[in-house]
Amino acid sequence: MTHRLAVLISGAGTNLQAILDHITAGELPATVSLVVSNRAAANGVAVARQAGLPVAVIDHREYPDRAAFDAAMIERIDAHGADTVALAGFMRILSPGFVRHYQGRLINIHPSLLPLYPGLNTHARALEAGDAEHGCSLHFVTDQLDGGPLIARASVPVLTNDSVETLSKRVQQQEHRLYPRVLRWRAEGRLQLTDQGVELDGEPLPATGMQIDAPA
Ligand code: NHR
Ligand code: GAR
Repeated sequence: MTHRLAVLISGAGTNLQAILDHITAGELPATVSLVVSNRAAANGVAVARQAGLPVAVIDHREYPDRAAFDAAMIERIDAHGADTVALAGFMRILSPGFVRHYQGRLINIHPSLLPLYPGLNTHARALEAGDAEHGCSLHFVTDQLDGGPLIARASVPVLTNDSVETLSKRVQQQEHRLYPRVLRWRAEGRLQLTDQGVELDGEPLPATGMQIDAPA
């Protein structure tokens, strides 16, 4: 009766790897029931296969529209069972039907301190703005792109000579701590989305979610 995770990816799969490492280390009481990738060539597919996990490659280009692509994903995900569906670098905007189907079970990690910089190219936008801080956020997914209720955030400093590459690497180190921690809350039955908002251990979280920064 362990918590079943479906992980949706499009790219490198470093967050997937971090999730698997925490499961192996006994720090995340969950099992990955299925990895879904919309890109066959994504490195995350190799990560999943290496770990011996079931993988579904579902190429969005083979479907007439978003709703048909999303329906194909729902069919595969539900065939394997999912208590939580975790977007981990998944790059396709999800239709209202998909969001409704997994309402309260669907979580995304986004590479900015939301509500700052929803959408794409977040690191470049934080650098361009001259921000002193940047980071990542976990939120329940709604139809409002990157606008769903916040669960947790972690911040990092922006350094003087940062490039997109150096800054994104620093942010990703935090992603790899933050995602397994939040999934652990889910697996332990401690984290819910209610009509009142996000609750951890039955208590409402602040609108900015839990602040979880790197140990000094
Ligand atoms: N779907 C819904 N309904 N709501 C959210 O909050 C979602 C979502 C799907 C993905 C992740 C998000 C991110 O963290 C996410 C959040 C893709 C795009 C995008 O513009 C934007 C945000 C996110 C993911 N995708 C283009 C599209 O047309 C394609 C871009 C590409 O393929 O490279 O879907 O950043
Ligand atoms: C992560 O930094 C994640 O926050 C970001 O993509 C990267 C995926 O890395 N997500 C998005 O930009 C979603 N649009 P990974 O594949 O190595 O986990």
